[in-house]
Parts: sequence; structure tokens; C-alpha cells
Amino acid sequence: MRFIHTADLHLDSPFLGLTAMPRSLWKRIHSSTFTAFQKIVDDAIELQVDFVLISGDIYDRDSQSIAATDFFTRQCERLNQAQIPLYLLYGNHDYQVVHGKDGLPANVYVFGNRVTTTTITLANHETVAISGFSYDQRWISEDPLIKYPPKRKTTWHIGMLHGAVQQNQDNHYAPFTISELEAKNYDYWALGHIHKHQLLVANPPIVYSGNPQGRHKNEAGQHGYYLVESQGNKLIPQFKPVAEIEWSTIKVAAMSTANLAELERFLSQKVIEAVKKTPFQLVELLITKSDQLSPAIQHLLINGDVLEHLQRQNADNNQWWIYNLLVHQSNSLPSMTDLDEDYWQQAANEVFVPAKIAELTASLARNADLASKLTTLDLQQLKRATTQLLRRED
Ligand SMILES: [Mn+2]
Repeated sequence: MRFIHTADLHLDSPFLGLTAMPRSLWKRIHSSTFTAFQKIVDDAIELQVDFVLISGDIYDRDSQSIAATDFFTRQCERLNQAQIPLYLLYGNHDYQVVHGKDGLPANVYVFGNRVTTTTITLANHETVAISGFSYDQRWISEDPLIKYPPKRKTTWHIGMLHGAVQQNQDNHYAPFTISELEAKNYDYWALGHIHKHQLLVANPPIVYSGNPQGRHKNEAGQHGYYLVESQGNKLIPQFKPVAEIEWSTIKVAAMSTANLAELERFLSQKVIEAVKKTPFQLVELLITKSDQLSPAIQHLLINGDVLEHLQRQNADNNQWWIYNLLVHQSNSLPSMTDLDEDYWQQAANEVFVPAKIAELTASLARNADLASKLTTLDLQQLKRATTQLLRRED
């Protein structure tokens, strides 16, 4: 058996806040959520997978654009032509009351608003049960796991779920615990909601596919989907990058100079040396040790002139674009925008809860003593220390 697990397509994401870039680049960025999914469908057809799973947030907004629904229907039709079934559910971004399959082609199975289980028989006669549900409202605060059935007597059983691990507070996204998922004895959990791809558990796999295309700098690094293949009685996920555009940060210690042109040449050169060649990189340039520069140059760094010069000087290359330039004064923590601060708070709320810490420490430290010490630490203290660590300059 071979299938694709993806989620969080966020089709038609607006990419707010990116300005002053060449029109062709803007178009490429703006269509990147579409391009990434198109590539997944290309791969599904080329690899002749048995089926495709999408674990929620197909659309970025609950009021979907016509461009997005048209595009998605066309891609489903391509899979239909290739006789590849597609199983999908809606998440907190595209929640809706599900009535049938809403004009999607015959190969598409849309999970309704209650947990249901559907079964498919593959060409090799293996049977696969797939369980899941769609959000009918933005928030689902109850633990959905009680509604998922125990493992069926099929060859494989896969759980699909859009949600987040239970926390102390703000459990709005179908809160669950990892042990609850494990207790179902399924062969694979195809999760959606968290945009960073990761295996919560390796075997049997409990997997966030992440979103196939990062949408802002907090979604840096590689984005793609998981290709899952059976080996004996196990399912093995393999990450496949597809993102058209990757967000990255390049940190450069300022050189000591009073000459603006020289500084700009130096910065361009540093970016060229550090930048990844593929895919296209949206670079945030982080300048440290700026106190070595004259006040006049520091001013030009901060007021945006240097960024504008660098953008103009490097406008022709088709591998990267500097979309932002930040200056760090020595000994200060990098500042965060309000948006970043929101994401930080959201992530921190999810991480700094006793259950999560216990889970993390248990896997980090097989030493029970150390684990118990870590779990008795004051959470606020731990949060402060981690914030310092994550925001420090090097
Ligand atoms: Mn999402």
C-alpha cells in the first residue's frame, strides 16, 4: 500500500505584508499554495498511489474564494481521471456543515461532522478503514477521541484528525492526548492543524504533515507532504518537499565600515554565500553587531534605505529575495512583531503545560529522576528560560 498524507493546504492564502517586490515574484508567491498542491497531485498520479488524505484546512478562510474552490475541484478531477480516491475533512479554517460531497468528483470522500469510518479495498485485496470527521464550527473543544472506533479487522486502519494535543487552557482544536491516539491501535494517524511537519510518534506513526507551503516567516524551512508506504506490517512515512518558496533568515554580523556601498556589497555577498539554492528563498536579513557602524549608516539600515538598495541591486536573480531587514543592537533580545508575538503565545500555551513537559522529558531523559525534576520546575520559570534561549542572537 502506498498513500499520500497532506493537510493545511490553505489555498489562496493572502500573503499579507509582502510589498515592494517585482510583479512576477508577487504572482509566484501568491500562487504558491496552489502550486504546492498541484505538485502533490502530480506526484500522486506519477507514483500511482492508492489514495490521498487531506486532514483539514484545505481553504484558508471559511468563505472560500471561487478561484480556490475551482482549482481544488480541478485537481480532484485529475485524481479522478487517474482513479485515485481522495479522503478529506474540513478543519478550523474551512469548517462547514457537510452535506454530501458538494460538487466534488466521484473519487472524493468528504467526512461529515460526526466521526465516521469508511473502508476501501485496494487492488491487492488489502482493506483499509479510514476514520475521521469535519469541523462544523471554528472551535471544537471536546476531546473527539471517544468517538473514534477501536481498530477494525481490516488490513490497515488509519485515523484522520485535525487538532492539537491537549493543554491546560484554550483547548479549541479537538484536543487529544498522544496516549489516546495510541490506545486505538491504528496503523497510522494522519494529523492536520500544526503547520510544521513532524512525527509525534514514529511507530505506529502519528504524523503532522505540516502545510505544503509555508505562508510567513514563522513557517520557515522545508514544507511538503508525507508519502507513506507499507513495509511488512508497518507503515513508513517519508517526507517529500514540494514548497515553491521557502522562508529563511540569514544572520550577518556587520563589518566595520563608514562606507555604505561597501556595506551593501558585503551584505549581498554574505546572502549569496548563505542562501539555499532551491527552492526560491524569501530571506529576512538579520544584522547583528550594528554598533560597529557609524550612526549615519545605522540610520539607513533602520529606515529601510539599505533594504531598498539591496532589493534593487539583487532584483534579477531568480533564487532569492530579501523581504525584510532587521537590525539587532548588541545585548538586546530580537524584537517580535505583534503577529509573531501572537504565534509565540499560541505555541507557548501549547507547549508549557505539565502533560506536554512530562511527555517531552520522558522521551528526552530516560532517567526517571531527571524527568521528575524537570516536571516539578516552575512552568513560568521554564517558559522564561526557553524564551531567552529561543530569542537569543546565536
Ligand atoms: Mn491550518
